Order: sequence, then C-alpha cells, then structure tokens
Amino acid sequence: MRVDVVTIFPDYLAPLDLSIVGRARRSGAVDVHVSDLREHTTDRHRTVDDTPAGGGAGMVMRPEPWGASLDAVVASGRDAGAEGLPRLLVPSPAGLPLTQAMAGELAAEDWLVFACGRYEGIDERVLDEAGESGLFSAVTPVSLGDYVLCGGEVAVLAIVEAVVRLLPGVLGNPASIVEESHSAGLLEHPAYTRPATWRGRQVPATLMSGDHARIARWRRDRALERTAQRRPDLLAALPPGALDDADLAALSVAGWSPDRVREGAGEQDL
Ligand code: 6GU
Repeated sequence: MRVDVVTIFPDYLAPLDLSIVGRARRSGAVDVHVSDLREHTTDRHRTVDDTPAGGGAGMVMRPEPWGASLDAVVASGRDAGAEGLPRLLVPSPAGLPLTQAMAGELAAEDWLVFACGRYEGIDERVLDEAGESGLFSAVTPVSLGDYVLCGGEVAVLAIVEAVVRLLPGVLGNPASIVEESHSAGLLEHPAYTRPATWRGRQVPATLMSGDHARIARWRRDRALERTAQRRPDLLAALPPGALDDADLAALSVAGWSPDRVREGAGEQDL
C-alpha cells in the first residue's frame, strides 16, 4: 500500500517511523510519503489560510495550495509506479466516523492520500473538485469521534495505524486479528498476566484453570458485561443472532434483560 500525507506540519508525522507502522514501512508493506503543503504556495509569506467567507471566527485553508499539492502528489505517485486511482481521505470532526469496518475497507485499498486541514478546515471546493477531477477513486471525510482536535495530523496517525496493522504480514501473530473479529461489536474482555498475585490481587481463578472452554466463556461474559455497562449502544447495534442463549443468560445475570439489550439504554459508566 502507498500512503501520501499532505500537511503544513510534516514533523507531526514522525511517529510513523516507529513501532509496528515503522517496521511495516521498512518491510515494504507500506510506502509512506509526507509532503509539505507550503511547497505549493506562491507568495512570499507562504500563506495557506484566509478569513472565512461570510465572516466569523477562525481561518480557512485556501484552495490554491491544496489543488496544486494534490495534483503533485498524484503525479509523483504515478511516476513512482503507483497504479489505479488513490482514495482521498480528509480528517475532520465533520467526517464519517472511523470504525473497525472502515479500517478494514481502507486496508483493501492500494493507495491512500490524506489531506490534513488545520484551522476551521479546508475550502470545501477542494473536496468537490477532487471528487470530480478524475484523480481520485473517492473523497471521504473521516472523523475519529465527537470532539475537536487542532488539525488532521493526529487523526492520520490513528487512521494509518488502524489500517496498516491489518495489512498482510504486518502483525506477527494474525491470531490476534482473528480473535478481534470473533468478538466483533463487543468491547474486549479484561487481560491479566503474571504474577498470579500482585499487591494482594489475584488473577481470576478461571484464567488459571487450564480449562479452555471455561476460559472462553468467562472472557465472553466479561466482554458482554463491560459492553453493557460502558457501551450499551454497541449491544443494541449487534446484528440479529449475534447473541446466543448463553450470552443472554450472562447479560441477564448482570441485570440486562433481552428488552434492555435491544434498547441499548443504560448508565454509561464514564
Ligand atoms: Cl479526524 N480531525 C479533527 N481536526 N478533529 C477531530 C477529528 C478529526 N476527529 C475528531 N476530532
């Protein structure tokens, strides 16, 4: 996979050299190119922003440097041998929510281009133009959640990490991805390691029993309880048939009747 990132803060993307993503780059699983939007300004002050049309607070990123940068990124990717059209992703709190399903979809792409906005965002015509230019297969605004960051760079770090770990050969132990999809739609169960007793606290006895079926049931029950307590919306959104009788029994012990599960209403334990 090829990934291009356009930003006014290329140094913000330095963590993409580290850890799993850094190793994936060195192995050739992903080829990351970061470019500076200001390279495509033409004035002496290298201006990338201006006041919002219609007035109001904040600044909006001007379209000209964005148009030139995106044209250049696509041209240099093609020169480097990239085939097909890249997908343009625009991090924004007004985007589509990033989910594991979206990460999986993005992991199937050959080429992603990220446009990092700062200030109040990028002039909307840049997205409209990119969508109609024939340079991109699609233009997708993406959000990490319902809160506001100062710019798209941190979101790109998160999105690239979520996607790259799904690429073939990147995780040493694909069993962890299989386990994730097994518990899809639920929060993870709690995890423990040695020592068996720490500051007087025991690892739960079931996990020490060696009984694999009992351990699997215990983990599933803890995942269900946690999800009911912290993210009742996820329980309500499970596809029909996702919960069997044993699951419903575990939830009912935790005070969640089948009706309450369907409603997804609960005290969120924040
Ligand atoms: Cl993707 N970008 C920005 N700037 N803020 C955000 C976000 C993205 N997701 C949540 N807040």
